[in-house]
Amino acid sequence: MAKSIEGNFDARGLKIGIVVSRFNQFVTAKLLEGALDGLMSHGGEDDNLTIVRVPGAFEIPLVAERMAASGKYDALVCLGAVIRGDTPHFEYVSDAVTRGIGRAIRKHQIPIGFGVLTTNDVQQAMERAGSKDSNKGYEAALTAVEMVNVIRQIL
Ligand code: INI
Repeated sequence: MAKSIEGNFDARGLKIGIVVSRFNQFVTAKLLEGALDGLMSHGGEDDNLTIVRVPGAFEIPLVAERMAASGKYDALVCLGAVIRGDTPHFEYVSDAVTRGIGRAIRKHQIPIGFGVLTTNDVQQAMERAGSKDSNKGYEAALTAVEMVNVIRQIL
């Protein structure tokens, strides 16, 4: 019979690092609330969580790389809000943070939940920073937990 591997959302005992940017804090604070809700409601423990705040989404990858390289975390969760403005700045910041986080995942072979919003306007951002299933921070945190638990079964 085929072997089937599936993760679960059990966060008990997992050491999780959260990197959250301050830019558009009215959104990112909600994403952080969502991430903490997701972790704590699935057995996560306060003492196993580390939250690092950075200025903007552009700064997230460097800190994520450092945290990943430290070997102290089972998984990371990155939270930010990049909202389109009138200039091409949005594209550069979105691209840099997305590629940077992707690179950290592959380089350090660590799950990183991607909770960085890239939206056309504030309303779209707020709609994705609601409660539980409508909060991308919640979703990113549980994705990171699921990935740790999938990978542990593969190795
Ligand atoms: N940073 C964000 O996190 N979101 C944004 O929407 C944003 N915009 O639109 O400018 C943004 N810019 C700042 C950037 O992330 C860096 O902090 C800044 O360029 C300094 O390095």
